[in-house]
Amino acid sequence: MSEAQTERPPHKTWPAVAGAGLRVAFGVVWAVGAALTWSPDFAVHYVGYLHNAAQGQPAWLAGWFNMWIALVTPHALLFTWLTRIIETVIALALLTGFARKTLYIAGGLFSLLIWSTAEGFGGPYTVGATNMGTAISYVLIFVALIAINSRGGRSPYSLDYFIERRWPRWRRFAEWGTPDTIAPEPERLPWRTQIFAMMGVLVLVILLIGGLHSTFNVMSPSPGAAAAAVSPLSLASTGPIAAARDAHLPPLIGTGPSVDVHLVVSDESVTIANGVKYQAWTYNGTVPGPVIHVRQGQTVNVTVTNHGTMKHSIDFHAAQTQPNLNYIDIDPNKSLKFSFVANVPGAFIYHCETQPILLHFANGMYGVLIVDPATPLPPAQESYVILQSEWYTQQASGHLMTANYDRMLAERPDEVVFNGVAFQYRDRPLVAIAGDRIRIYFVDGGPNLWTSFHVIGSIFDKVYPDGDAVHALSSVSTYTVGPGAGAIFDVVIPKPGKYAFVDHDMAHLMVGARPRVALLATGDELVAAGTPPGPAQLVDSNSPMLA
Ligand SMILES: [Cu+2]
Repeated sequence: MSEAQTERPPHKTWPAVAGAGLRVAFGVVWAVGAALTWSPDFAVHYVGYLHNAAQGQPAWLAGWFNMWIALVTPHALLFTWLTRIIETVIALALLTGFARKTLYIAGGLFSLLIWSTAEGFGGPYTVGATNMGTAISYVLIFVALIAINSRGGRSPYSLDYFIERRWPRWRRFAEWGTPDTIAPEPERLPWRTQIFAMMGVLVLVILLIGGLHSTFNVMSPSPGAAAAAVSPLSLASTGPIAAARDAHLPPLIGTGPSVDVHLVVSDESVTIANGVKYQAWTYNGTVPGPVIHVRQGQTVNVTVTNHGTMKHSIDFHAAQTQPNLNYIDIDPNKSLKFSFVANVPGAFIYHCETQPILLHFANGMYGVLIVDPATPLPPAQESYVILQSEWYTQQASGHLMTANYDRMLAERPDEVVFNGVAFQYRDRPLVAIAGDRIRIYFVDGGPNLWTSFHVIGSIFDKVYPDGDAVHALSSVSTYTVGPGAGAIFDVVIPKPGKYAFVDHDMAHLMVGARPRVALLATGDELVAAGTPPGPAQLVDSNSPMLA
């Protein structure tokens, strides 16, 4: 290259070509993203994306996400269509070079908004983040286009160029600077060079699509993409779990006419399988929340303190109370107090009531409240509390899982568990003495699946569908408990051995839509070990049934 050539203003040709190449390549990426927004799945899961993005964010951002969730949730369809239209318009404008100045500014701002909402400020400090977030790279590309366009001036490779020739005022939407400062029409490159440039654009498109493919996971909730992800059971250690949650019925929390219950909501990583954790929302730090044990007629004074990052609430199935007053959302760092009288005996669930309830539920916000009848049930030598529930997951990072709203909506759990952790009572059985009466306070936390409770090799002596001795059923082999319901089971096992307790729903085993999850996770056993009256054990293992 000669001296004269290097001194020539560079905007004459290459900035226009480079700008057009980057713009068209970027336009292809946007077109793919825009096309995915037109799938029905995108509309179905639109609100879910927002909630998913809100998870794992720092507390000081709770207000920002809550504002968008409150704004979008009642108008999900409107926002879905706005997103589709805006993304499609941006894609077409990028591909054709239409109103570039306006486009680059608006596109950059729109990407900034997407980054801070739908992607949840994806960044190195976000739990589970492995990149800086797709939309923020879009912002940078728009900035690069602005830099190139403002120096390069009019581009013969754009629709703007032809519009401006017929309507010069169009430059206000397309060019930077005044008519005097806008660079003159650049020289066109020879055709041979243009062909090379087009090949360069093609390579750029491939690189962008390859490098930014994660954007398509964000914008298209293709269930296949999520389903192919790692499952918590595939990550779990196959060895025995170190400790299981104590399933013994805890004592009454008080014997007077009234008792105080304080639940504190917090975000915690809880174990859901041996060596696998989940970013849960909890009551008192565990999933399920604490077992609350009261007696019929006691007044329960409830305090719920929200130390989470978003609104939460509580709903006690044991209570008869005004939901509009007491089951209301509690802002972060605020408390709610109310009282109810435990008039009805039984095994009840309590759970979060904040929208979307499915997400709050499935993230771990549930527990058991037991109301002893005023006239006690026949005495039992061992009393256990078992809550069955489901986990719907995707990998956040390593052995840490996070919520999968698609799977929640599809009722496709990765695990169905007793007391929160897969296989824990297979490894650490519940023990009882052969011949003793074993009472199981059973609650189906769901959030979605029904359970058909059965102890293999035995028959329930009594089933108390509502905890009232008057309503007892006798000699029942298998009994159904729906999501949110509870029942009390008495079983007497005369001979020592291994007695698996299972959810007897074979469809969970056999139907591909709900894969082996239920089998793997729900098979626990009641084991009566030793010679009578030796200890009996309840173990976790439905594998023989499933095999
Ligand atoms: Cu909640």
